[in-house]
Amino acid sequence: MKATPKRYLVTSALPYANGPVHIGHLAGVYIPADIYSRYLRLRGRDVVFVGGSDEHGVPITIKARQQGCTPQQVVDKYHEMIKKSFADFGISFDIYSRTSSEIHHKTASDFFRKLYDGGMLTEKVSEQYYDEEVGQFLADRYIVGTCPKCGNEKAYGDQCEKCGSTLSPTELINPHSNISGSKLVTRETSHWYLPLDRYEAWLKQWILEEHKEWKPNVYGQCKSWLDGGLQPRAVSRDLDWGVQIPVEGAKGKVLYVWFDAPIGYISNTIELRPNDWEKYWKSEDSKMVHFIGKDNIVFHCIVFPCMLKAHGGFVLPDNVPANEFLNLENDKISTTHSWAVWLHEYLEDFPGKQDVLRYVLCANAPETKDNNFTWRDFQDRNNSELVAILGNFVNRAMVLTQKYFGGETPQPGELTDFDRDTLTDVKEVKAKVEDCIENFRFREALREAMNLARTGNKYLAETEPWKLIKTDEERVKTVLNIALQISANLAIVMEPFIPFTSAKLRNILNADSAMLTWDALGSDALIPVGHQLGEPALLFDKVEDEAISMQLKKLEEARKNRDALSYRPKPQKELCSMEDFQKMDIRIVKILEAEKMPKSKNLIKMLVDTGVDKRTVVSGVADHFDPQALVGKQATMLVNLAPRAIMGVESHGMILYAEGCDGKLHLVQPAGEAKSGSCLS
Ligand code: B3M
Ligand code: ZN
Repeated sequence: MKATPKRYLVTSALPYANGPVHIGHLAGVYIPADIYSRYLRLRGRDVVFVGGSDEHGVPITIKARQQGCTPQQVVDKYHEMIKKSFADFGISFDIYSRTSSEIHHKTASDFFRKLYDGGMLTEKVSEQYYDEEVGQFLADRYIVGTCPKCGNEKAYGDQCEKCGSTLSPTELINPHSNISGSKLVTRETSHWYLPLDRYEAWLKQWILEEHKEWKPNVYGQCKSWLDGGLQPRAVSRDLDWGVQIPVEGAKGKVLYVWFDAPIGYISNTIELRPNDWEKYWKSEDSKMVHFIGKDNIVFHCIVFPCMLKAHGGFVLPDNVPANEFLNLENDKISTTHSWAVWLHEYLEDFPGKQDVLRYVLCANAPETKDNNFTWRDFQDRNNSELVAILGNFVNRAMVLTQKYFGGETPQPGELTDFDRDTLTDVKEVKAKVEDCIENFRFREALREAMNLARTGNKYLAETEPWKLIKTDEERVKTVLNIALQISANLAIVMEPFIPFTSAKLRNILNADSAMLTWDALGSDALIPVGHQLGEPALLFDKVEDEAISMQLKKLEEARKNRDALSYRPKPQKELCSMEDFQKMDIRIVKILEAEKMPKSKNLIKMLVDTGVDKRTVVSGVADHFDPQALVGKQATMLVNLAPRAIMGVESHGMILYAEGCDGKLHLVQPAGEAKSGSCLS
């Protein structure tokens, strides 16, 4: 058993300040980090919870180019926005700062200098792509060309988004600049490298032997990196946005963003505690925990620890409880495709319901595998868990005490076996929740906490004080006393997960945090006899179907836009002559009857009025239309197509369709009512 650490340093990944934050960020990183930090504080531990925006790197410069503004303007805008969202959701950072701060530039620059002076970095000249028109070396993301694997002509220098392959710029066929469009030349440039290979043996010992307790997804990723062998990694870039390299002759070079960003954890601690930050970072009895998403594992488990080791004097992470990804309605969350639920938009649509989202995202967190957020699940968990279990229980205890005893906590009498069993369950919650949180099993921790509300609900359902009051008021006093003690326990145990509700509950109970300490969790005497309760108020209310439909509609819009954006029209066909075209008799017709052809999979038989006659046509579109919906509609038809027999029915022509943004076929119709039989000209 390890000794209890003297203090904790909890870090959460620094989000790029190039866009607002969404539910994926919250579920993967910030909610678990916040639960952990709140819990530690409740236990009276010394903890610093560090966050901040990552304001350097290509993601920022790309956004600036897209929006036609400076990188500084981009980060100023999004830093404020992100910071506000986190504050709104009660993410209890001790500091939320930014890597464009002066203190960060100095800290990161000094860190590099120390490694440089200590001979911990190697320098190497290599050939890299240069855009002569813009006059700069290009980051991988700025280079586009044809993917050698799938032929996509718009693959990036680091990745092909079509087939998902990881690429390097030199693998691209016909690479050119995504900024100027010009062909690229190669030029020599020199960079500094962190020789990760030198740390391989040490890392193997430290992670694979000494940290077998890390989550399997984290340990597994580290193992496969280490098994694959480590290469030196460049820590500088030719870029004009970032922390300048503090070395003579390094003009136009900045620290690679993944070198400076994790140092942000240090800078932000210095900013928060200028006088004693070192005790968090430099003493062995500190425990550092990094909360991140799975795409950041290698940087936090391998690269940053090597940097800290090379520098010397710093603690290493004790654990890195990385989460997997959260999907949204079965699709990958994507900022570029607006497939996300943005935190600021959520609060506009569900004001005051921060805790509902916190609850749902924790209950459904992608702790061991990718998970899915759906609006239906959101509604279910709100209505049948928060409202029906937690809210309902507390409300019954409050309202009945108000009604029978004027809101004064009644004196309990002798306990029955059932009372005692219930109180035993209450007592056991503390150890269970603690064990889960200490071991980063937040979903299970929340389930245990919620079980306390279930226990309470069951207790009231079985004792039925509303019936008992007619015959045995003394017994009702005992029952409601116990129900109030459970409510008070809920106020304590729910605080790390749903802090707004916990505060509301304390308010309803008229009990302050001094009365409801974590240490007292499990007690059957949190609320003294005679204590005057506050006013009953509902903790949660129902989420109605309309609210959910509205969210689904919003997503449907996003999906349409995305499909429209990613749609690639077919290339133009071979040229045809005017005579070819004039041979075709294309007219507006009216569909008179339509029915699905029996036994066929997707054929619809129609009777149409062509203006010159009424005739039968068959279309293979039953997957796209309900036959009844076609009746009475105008359509466009090639009427002189030679008749063909389709499953025994003769079809005299061909109705024309086009693919819609919803992926379904649509009739091609005139914009206004046209005469049946009018020819296209
Ligand atoms: N900004 C990547 C990300 O947002 C990066 C994390 C930095 S943590 C030091 O996923
Ligand atoms: Zn490809």
